[in-house]
Amino acid sequence: MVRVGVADTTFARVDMARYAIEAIQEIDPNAEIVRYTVPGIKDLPVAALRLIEEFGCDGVITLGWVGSSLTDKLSYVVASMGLILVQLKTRRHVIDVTVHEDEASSPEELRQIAIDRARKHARNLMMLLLEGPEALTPWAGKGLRQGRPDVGPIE
Ligand code: RDL
Ligand code: RDL
Ligand code: RDL
Repeated sequence: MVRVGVADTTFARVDMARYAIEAIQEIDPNAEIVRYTVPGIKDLPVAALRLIEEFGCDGVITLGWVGSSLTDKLSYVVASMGLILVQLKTRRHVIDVTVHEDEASSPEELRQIAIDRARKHARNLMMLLLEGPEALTPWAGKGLRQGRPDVGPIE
């Protein structure tokens, strides 16, 4: 049985974990889910590390939200590097779902980006966990995007 960590923040303005969990359960109704909520993105790396090392998760999806100021963007760079270090230390996937507040002009569009990105990356994580390194190979080079429609390949 696969155990999936779902780490999210109180900073985010959309409950992305809800959509990620829905997508995980659509793929594997028996998946065990461990949720861990922290204040903000810089707290996600330790949550991901604990989900893997202490709570026995096979992989983690993190759901972060980045404000529009330079300070926020710098916070994201360090948080993202932290998540990468967790992956390298644990040899487990930590799929980093991030929505940037300045990606869209309206709150409704941001919400749609957040939901789509959370769902699609939850599926990506499940494929990697259930089927391994070649799970996504059929879509290699296909211009897939999360949060917006796919852009497709350049022929
Ligand atoms: O450890 C407590 C906080 O430092 C931590 O939660 C930070 O991630 C909070 N935070 C910032 O300090 C910031 O400048 C966040 C952002 N920007 C941000 O854009 N998104 C966050 N947290 O989730
Ligand atoms: O872990 C899930 C994603 O965070 C990860 O796959 C990222 O590499 C996806 N990604 C971005 O989030 C982004 O802002 C990519 C790009 N830009 C990019 O330019 N090229 C990518 N991925 O391959
Ligand atoms: O060109 C428009 C977008 O593709 C570009 O802005 C991407 O960087 C958007 N994006 C993020 O900002 C991000 O944090 C994406 C991801 N994560 C992601 O995981 N997958 C994407 N885009 O397709």
